[in-house]
Amino acid sequence: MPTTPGAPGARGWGSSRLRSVERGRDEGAGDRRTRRSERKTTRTRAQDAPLLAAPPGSAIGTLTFRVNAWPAAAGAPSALGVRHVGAARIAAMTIRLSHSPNSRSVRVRWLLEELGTNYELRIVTGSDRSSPGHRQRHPLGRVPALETDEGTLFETVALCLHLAERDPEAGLLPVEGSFERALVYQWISFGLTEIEPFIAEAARAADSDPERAESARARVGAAVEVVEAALEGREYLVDERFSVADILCGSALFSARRALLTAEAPGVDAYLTRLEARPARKRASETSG
Ligand SMILES: N[C@@H](CCC(=O)N[C@@H](CS)C(=O)NCC(=O)O)C(=O)O
Repeated sequence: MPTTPGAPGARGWGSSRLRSVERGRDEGAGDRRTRRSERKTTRTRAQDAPLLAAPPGSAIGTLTFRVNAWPAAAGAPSALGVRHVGAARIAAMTIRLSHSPNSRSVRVRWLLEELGTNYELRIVTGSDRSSPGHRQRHPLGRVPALETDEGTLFETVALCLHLAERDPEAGLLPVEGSFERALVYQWISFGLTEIEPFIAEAARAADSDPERAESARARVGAAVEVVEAALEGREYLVDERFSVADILCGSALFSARRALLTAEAPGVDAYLTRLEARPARKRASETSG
């Protein structure tokens, strides 16, 4: 049977998981899927990097794949022989963020600040939203939108994931296909589907439908409790490292706190205070820029 001889604590930052597949022995569906996804990873990144002839750690009769949870150090090929796109490429890009203070675009700006990327801000005010120029950047006239050398993108989550993925050395996103990457997706999705919409619903229904508002507040409260439990004994949502999950789920939690819906969650409150103390977050929140 295939084994996973990961060392104790092997899921930590910069650590790795080891997966062995014995040749000729029965292979589970999970391993076949894993091997397919490893092949896929190398194929999709093939244009960026030469592939290693053999995975490191190979032994007679046993192929051992080392899957790093978090990106390799600057310039180094990953265990799969994938050379990352890297900071040089992202630094060479022109990046312009359509931004309004106190809006979702702060999240993208926060990420850009964490990455240390050069970027320009295009401040979008009320009347700019409906201009044909801005509609070309965002078809609904909203923010954020991101202009890059390759084209224009909209949707906050897409922008954040793309930027973090383009700069793996910054370490804000675990490697593609890792369990830790899935946890990042989980917390982003949780923040944006289980927390944020119900804060808005509670506010909308506050006067017109108090029962509905109360039920929405209860949903936020239950979701905040989940984060409270997940943060017990840890600083950040995934693997004790700050990641894109903290920017996006954290931002939903900031909204919950502003709506006074985190009072029962001291761990979440302390977590938000930690996030607020980050210099990149402070810079991103400057209303002047
Ligand atoms: N799903 C979009 C939502 C974008 C959005 O609603 N942006 C708001 C600011 S937070 C906006 O531009 N509102 C102005 C408007 O709707 O005219 C995303 O996540 O990027």
